[in-house]
Amino acid sequence: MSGKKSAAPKPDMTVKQFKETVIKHLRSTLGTYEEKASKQAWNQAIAASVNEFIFDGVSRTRKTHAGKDARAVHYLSLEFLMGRLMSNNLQNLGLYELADKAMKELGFELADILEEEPDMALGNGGLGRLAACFIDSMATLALPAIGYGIHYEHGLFRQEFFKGRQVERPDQWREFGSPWEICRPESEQVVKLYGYVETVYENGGSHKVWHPGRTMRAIPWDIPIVGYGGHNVNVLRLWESRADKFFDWDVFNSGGYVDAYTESVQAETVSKVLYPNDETDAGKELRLIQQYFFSAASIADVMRRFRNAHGNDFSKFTALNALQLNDTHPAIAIPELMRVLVDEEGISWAEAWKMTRETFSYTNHTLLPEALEKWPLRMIQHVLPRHMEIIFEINARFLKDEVETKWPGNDGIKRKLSIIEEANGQMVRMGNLSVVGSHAVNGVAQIHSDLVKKDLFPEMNELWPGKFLNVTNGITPRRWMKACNPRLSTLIEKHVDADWPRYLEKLTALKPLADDSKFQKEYMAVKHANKEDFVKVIKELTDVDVSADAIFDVQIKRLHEYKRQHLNLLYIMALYRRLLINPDYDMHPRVFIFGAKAAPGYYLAKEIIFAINKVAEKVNNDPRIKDKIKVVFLPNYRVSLAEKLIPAADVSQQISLAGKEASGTGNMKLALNGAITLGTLDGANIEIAEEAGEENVVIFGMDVDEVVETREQGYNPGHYYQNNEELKAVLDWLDSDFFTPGEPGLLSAVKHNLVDHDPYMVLADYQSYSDAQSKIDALYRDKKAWARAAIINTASLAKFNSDRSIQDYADTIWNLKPIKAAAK
Ligand code: NTF
Repeated sequence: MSGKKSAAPKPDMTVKQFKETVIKHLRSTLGTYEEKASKQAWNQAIAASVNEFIFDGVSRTRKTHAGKDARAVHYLSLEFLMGRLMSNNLQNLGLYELADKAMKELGFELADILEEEPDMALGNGGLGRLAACFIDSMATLALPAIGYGIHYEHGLFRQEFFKGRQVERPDQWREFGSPWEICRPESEQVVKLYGYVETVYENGGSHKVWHPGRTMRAIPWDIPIVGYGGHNVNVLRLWESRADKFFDWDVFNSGGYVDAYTESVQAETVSKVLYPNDETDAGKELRLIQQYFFSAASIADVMRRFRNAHGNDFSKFTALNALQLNDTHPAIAIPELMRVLVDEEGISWAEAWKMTRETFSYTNHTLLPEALEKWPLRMIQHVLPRHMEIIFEINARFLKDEVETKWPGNDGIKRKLSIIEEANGQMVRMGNLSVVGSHAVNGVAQIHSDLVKKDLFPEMNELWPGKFLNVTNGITPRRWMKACNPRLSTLIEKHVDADWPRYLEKLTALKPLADDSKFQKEYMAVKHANKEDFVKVIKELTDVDVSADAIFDVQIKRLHEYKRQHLNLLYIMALYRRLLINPDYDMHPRVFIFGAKAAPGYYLAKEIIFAINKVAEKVNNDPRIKDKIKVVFLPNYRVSLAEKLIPAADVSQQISLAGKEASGTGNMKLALNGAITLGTLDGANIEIAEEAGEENVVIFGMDVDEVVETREQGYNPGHYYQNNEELKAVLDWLDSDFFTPGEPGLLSAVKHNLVDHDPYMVLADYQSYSDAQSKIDALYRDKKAWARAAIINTASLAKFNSDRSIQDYADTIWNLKPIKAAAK
């Protein structure tokens, strides 16, 4: 045991002072008083109190950065899945325990009050949550960094179930305002759209002038991002769209009330909703406009800051600015920067292109073809006529100067590498544009980065050796352990330095305790208590009674065929069938827990949700199986629900088809909190197995090479269906009315997709998965072995600290150094 307590944040306040501050805000900020205030008002009063620290931090950090003319990274992302901010802010400021005590003295449970805060669900899944963890780490590492995104009025839809089917309801995260945002009207930008391009000839040369058909305003809202320890507070800047002329009085006065309002309605649509797509391409003009809107506003913001410091001397531009593209969604920022540098600043094409390439870098998050963005050329031409010209020019020079030089006369390669795809009407390939316009491209786990080089961009990799890198994803241990699992954090702190949330490698000190039976008991007692808490959540959300003594087997992630929630379902049905055939079938009781939203237009994903819910209904109410299996599908899975579930999980299902899950980050959160991974050799699962040791995870199924081989041999799912008695029986079961009494065929879509197509090879991996599940059962029944494996997982996950990921980006891609904000 070590008593060193370095770097753990220390509050500059007493419980009494905190109480006084909260009450002050209750009265003077919220205009209410102790006896009358609702929980929501208390929540806001606490937020206002915390903001006294946070706003001070924002101003100190800004001032320090401005004073030092610091190099900064600008992280462009269409999604930031922040969740709730209060508990994380309290933790990072070191105020949590104090606030807890203060609220107790005032007669409240802080945890209870925190439930009043809506999630900021400004993202779909892993990609958006990664961005949220990353900005936490950038602030923690004191890196000068700004996150740029969209201030969506509605985040990801709220999910309800009606008769087992997903229903989407609007999310209203800021219906009553949000205490965490600061509007900055002084930094408003104007964004142009449509119109035409004029070539102006003068002084013997020519230049281009874009006459937009339409302009709109971009209003920034800043969300402070508190680094761990509270020294640096960065901001996440989210742009809201507004009509340029808020209300057209001329039209109004001539009688057109509705017309006068139309333009503002249209412009405001741009930041109205987050596209609820994940791993699919949302091919819509509005989505393109969203991408351009926030990219253009962000670039303009970067330029404004630069000009304020350097006028029009752009010699230091690349030394001071890095722009990171979170997937291809902001790729239009590349031609936008070119446009600003060439058309507005009069910089030569060659010089501007060099600057652009040195400034941008691109992270790829998927290999799935349907998620690789392409825009119809005609659409870009219509919405952004000048950008289309710039893209043509970038492409022509790239093909002539780089591709032709490397592969003279090879039209096949030119066709493949071109930013413009000539098939299916012309399309602009945003992936190619991103690679061509960046100096570094990275994947998000080692295997994924290898496949990006090998399968997605092999020629580009040959053309620019060294441009393609790997940065394995990470998660912030502040939110995903310290804040969400206080019991485990308290236990850990008895044995390791208090600054483990910053230096996660300190948890390796737990390894020697993995065999210590006293520690094993304490560790498993924490898990059990967390499960007891979650039993109540399950009851409240689904009305299903479950026992904390059962294995909590968890699959939480977006609903997608490649993630194979239906593989999990087939196994549940098989277990159920085994119990019906043999009521004494020997197994430890299990609760299968799902959390997942399906994209509203993704038919099969919604059918899978329906099938799971129907099987759940039957299984949960069948007295014959004596509660040995329970199945719960938690509605409206989101960050705040994940924070309650992850500390209670025993098994972490990471069962994607090998080669399809770029990284995964839920796998890291679950393993850190002591769940045993049941997974394929895919994404970061591979690295988790390396870190925790293969004996402490349960791996099954084909690896990437075997998947390729099986595919090449002509994959035939019917073969597995015909030759596996149990598999055939459960698939046929889906055709019957067993789970949908009186309505046979309601679940057939899932069966037929698998037997006839099975694009993600569920059936090929079924037997191996079933065997792996038996291993999980046996391991769980060996209490000591299970505890040992769980502890080793917790102790071994330092690599997946998002601080490590961000340090990698800073060192290998951004060339960025920390600058600690001054104390005053
Ligand atoms: C996701 N990609 C991947 O599917 C996950 O494996 C990965 O962990 C996260 O990104 C974060 O890197 C996407 O959501 C998208 F949009 F690229 F398809």
